[in-house]
Amino acid sequence: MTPQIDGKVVVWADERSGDADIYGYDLATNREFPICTAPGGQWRPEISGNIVVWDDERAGEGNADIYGYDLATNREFPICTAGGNQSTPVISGNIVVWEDARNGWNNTDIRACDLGSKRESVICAAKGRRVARRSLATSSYGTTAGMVSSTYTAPC
Ligand SMILES: [Ca+2]
Repeated sequence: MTPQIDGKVVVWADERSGDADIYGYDLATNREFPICTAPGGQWRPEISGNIVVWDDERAGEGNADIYGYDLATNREFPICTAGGNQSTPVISGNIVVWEDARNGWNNTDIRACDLGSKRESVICAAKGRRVARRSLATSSYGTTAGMVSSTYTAPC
C-alpha cells in the first residue's frame, strides 16, 4: 500500500504478517528488505534520500507516532511521540512534516521536525482541522489550507 520512491529505493506499507509493516525495495540491487516490523500498524511511509518516515501505532491505535529509519546506518529513531495521533508524514531532506492531533482530531495541526537540529516546529495550529495530502484524498470532511509561519519551536 501507498508506495513511495526516491532515487532507487521504493517503500510501502505491507500487511503480509497481519498488521502493517514498512518494507523497501532497492532497484539497484533488486533486493527487498524490511524497514520496520514492530508490533502494531506501521503506515504511510515516505522517503527522502536515506531517510524513511512513517506513522506508527506500536503505542496503540489513537496514539500513532512518527518514526524514522536511516538506510545508511540501519538505525530506527522516533521523530514525534506526543499524545494523540501524529500521522501522514512527508519528508524533504532533513525536514519532516506531519498532521498532528495532540489537540484533538477536529483541531489538527501541521507540525515539523528538523532532523538535523532535532527541533520541532508548529507550522500551523489555527482552530479547525488541517488535513495532510493523503488523508485529504479519502477525507469526507472539509479542509482548511494550512501553511504559514512557524509560531514557536520546542524539542522534538
Ligand atoms: Ca502519538
